[in-house]
Amino acid sequence: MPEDSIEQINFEQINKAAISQPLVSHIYTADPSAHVFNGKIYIYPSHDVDAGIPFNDNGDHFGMEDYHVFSMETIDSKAVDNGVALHVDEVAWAEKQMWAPDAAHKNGKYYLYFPAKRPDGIFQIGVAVSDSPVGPFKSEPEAIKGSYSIDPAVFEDEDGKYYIYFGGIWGGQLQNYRNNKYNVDHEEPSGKEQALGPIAARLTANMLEFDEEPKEIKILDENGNVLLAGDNNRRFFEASWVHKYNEKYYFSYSTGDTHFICYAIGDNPYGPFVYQGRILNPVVGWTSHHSICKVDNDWYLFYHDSSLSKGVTHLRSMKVTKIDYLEDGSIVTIDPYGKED
Ligand code: FUB
Repeated sequence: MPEDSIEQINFEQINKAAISQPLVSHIYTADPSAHVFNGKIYIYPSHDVDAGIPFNDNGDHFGMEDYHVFSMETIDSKAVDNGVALHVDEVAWAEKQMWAPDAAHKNGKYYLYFPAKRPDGIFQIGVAVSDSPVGPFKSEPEAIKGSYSIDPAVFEDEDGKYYIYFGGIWGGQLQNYRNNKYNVDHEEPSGKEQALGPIAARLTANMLEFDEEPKEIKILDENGNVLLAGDNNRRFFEASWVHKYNEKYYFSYSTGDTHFICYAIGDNPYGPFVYQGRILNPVVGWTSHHSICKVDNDWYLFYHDSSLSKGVTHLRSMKVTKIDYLEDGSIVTIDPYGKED
């Protein structure tokens, strides 16, 4: 549910009907990227705070400064806060806005990927390294060369290769790039123009750099045409995530201003991905951002909403719910407030 309908929301009723409750309530957490590393669940969310900046379409009110990592023994157990894992003051190249992160594990090392704004107001993506999944993480001195925009998500394929996906329009600045080059005059395409796609690149063996020129990923409709910019209910906005199910690659993402989490399926990590449908209907709050993680034999959607803060867009809480797949590999759409009394 977008912010403009907040006044009509009865939060007591909505929280009762919610299919899940916040995983933690002592701090606000959003954009949860969940992984199972060595048999344990780890969640890498944004840490929402009230920076006192009014709401605008540029997302300036998301003034986050640090990351906490959460761990869970099982999907039903308490999410444990492992404290500050990385603070913006420890990142030489970054000034502010520590937005949605993700993490990866390789050869006993853990890598935290995160977007932040440089002092000139441009988003880039950084990486920080730790020997522990919960940090503390030590940031590389520079942002990843050639990185831009927001919302990194790292996918480890079964052949041991790692891919990073990123990008987000509006406050995420993706509209200012074409072919990986920034130009302040580039605008978001509109109407019947092709929508901008997310960006992907394979990571180097040491996990610290892009191993190739980042490529734009195509999301196609049922006729094989790239989704159009005016197709706000389906086009990519932000919050990339990739998981593999039954040998197929599932690319999921947020549609931003229409508040859906949707998915598209492809045959390899670069797509193209063919649009399939919605995973999650709108939540309370403007943003919707998720991850999909297999725990034991079940698949879970980690997501957030603003129900705990009674609709404050930038004060969100991470939640989790089970995903159901049908025989044909499609995902059953989840209504976040669909619980019957
Ligand atoms: O948390 C800040 C931004 O809001 C994220 O980077 C977006 O995906 C949206 O959730």
